[in-house]
Amino acid sequence: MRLPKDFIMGGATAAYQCEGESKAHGKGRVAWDDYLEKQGWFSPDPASDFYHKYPVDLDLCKQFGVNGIRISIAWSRIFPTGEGEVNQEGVDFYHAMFKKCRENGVEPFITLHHFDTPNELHKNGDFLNPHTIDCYERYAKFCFEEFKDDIRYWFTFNEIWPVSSGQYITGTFPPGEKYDVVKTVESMHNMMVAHARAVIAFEEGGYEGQIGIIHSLETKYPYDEKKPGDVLAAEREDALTNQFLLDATFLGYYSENTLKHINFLYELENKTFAPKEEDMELLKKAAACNDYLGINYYQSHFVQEYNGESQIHHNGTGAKGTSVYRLKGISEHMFKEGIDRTDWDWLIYPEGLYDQIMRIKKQYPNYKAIYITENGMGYKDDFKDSTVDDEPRIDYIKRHLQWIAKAIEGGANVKGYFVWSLMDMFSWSNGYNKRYGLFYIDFETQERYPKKSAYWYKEVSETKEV
Ligand code: BGP
Repeated sequence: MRLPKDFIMGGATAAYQCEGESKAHGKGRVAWDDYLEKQGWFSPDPASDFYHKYPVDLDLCKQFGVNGIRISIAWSRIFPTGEGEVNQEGVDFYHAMFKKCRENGVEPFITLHHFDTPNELHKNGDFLNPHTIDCYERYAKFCFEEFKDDIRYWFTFNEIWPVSSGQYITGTFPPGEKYDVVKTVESMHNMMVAHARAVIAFEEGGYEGQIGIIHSLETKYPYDEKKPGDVLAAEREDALTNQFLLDATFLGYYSENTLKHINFLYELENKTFAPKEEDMELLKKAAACNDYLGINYYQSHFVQEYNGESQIHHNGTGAKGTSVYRLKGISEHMFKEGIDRTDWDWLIYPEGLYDQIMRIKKQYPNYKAIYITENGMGYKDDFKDSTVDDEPRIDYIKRHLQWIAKAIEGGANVKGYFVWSLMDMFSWSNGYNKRYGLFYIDFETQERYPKKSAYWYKEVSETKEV
């Protein structure tokens, strides 16, 4: 199968996962700093030392046909407490790095928020507190103006469902709370309001370039299609995790079907979902301002009805078969015969990406364009003879690219793909043994080594043949 000639073959990164220097050069603390220290987990320093090594990484991009890079700006490098005084050293760092991108012919795609709200705002409720929305809008406006000559492609947020549910349902993200669906929905709604205010500001600022948002869209299927309970569970989980955000993004209101499920979940807690009218006006106005959608896709879920008490075990070590996901009134995630999964129990199901793209095309025909902003395989790389033979990763990426090509053939406007990740880096709740990169990093020496997948990716980038 063939991808379009001008298809971007990119690599994805995120500031906190690769930069290192997380408490230096005037950078303010983020909630993750305390959280990781308290848990005695992993250190985000030096991670992949991108702060110093970006010239090397961008040179590798050039050599290996990677012509786009997703980079996030660390909010607390620019505004150490989330608001107030600007840290000029942070601003200078990003100018220099963006310049290097251009010199290497690598188009930078910038994410403004990738899980790293400054601590001062996070400890006061993060996006549950409307003050964070005000600060986020100011930060976004500052970046649009400051980097207007460097950047053409912007994303307001990375993955609103995973960050909100990580904070309040699975407890794997700070503040580490569990099973609170209502807080999760409130946080998602407020983040969508922040997104709306940013895209409206971008449009009103008359900036050149384009803007959109990245959603993690995991496709939900009933475990047993013949069981109405499973069918309902899949529909409800989709409404909560996908459709809620897609409605907010592209319709500018929550559809009746979405509200039916959200209201059901609120009623379980004797609460009412009542977004403010002014919020809804902003969403409505912003729905016309999205130039594209970023889709992060790693896996789909096969779900069955579940009404017992919630129970989640996060497999963060790669002990295959240990993950448990049961959410009261929503669903239980099942393994399915014939569908392989990674050591971290992520189901490998490339058709799910195709189904999701075609769903956007059909359900939200005003989407304009799609970038696949993350996709890739966490793998326990075996580093031998200065490389890694990561055939399973190649197979994973290839199959997903084939389904993307098929979606394009079917009329979907997909313009690029960013493999997660460009190089190995820190994984939020899995540390350093879950590697994703095209380039292996020896975290002791910070040397980079192309894996077999890097050579394969280069060939695809040159031929567009998958
Ligand atoms: C996405 C995040 C990334 C990255 C990736 C892999 O949800 O946007 O930041 O971490 O998932 O996830 P993990 O590192 O948990 O395997």
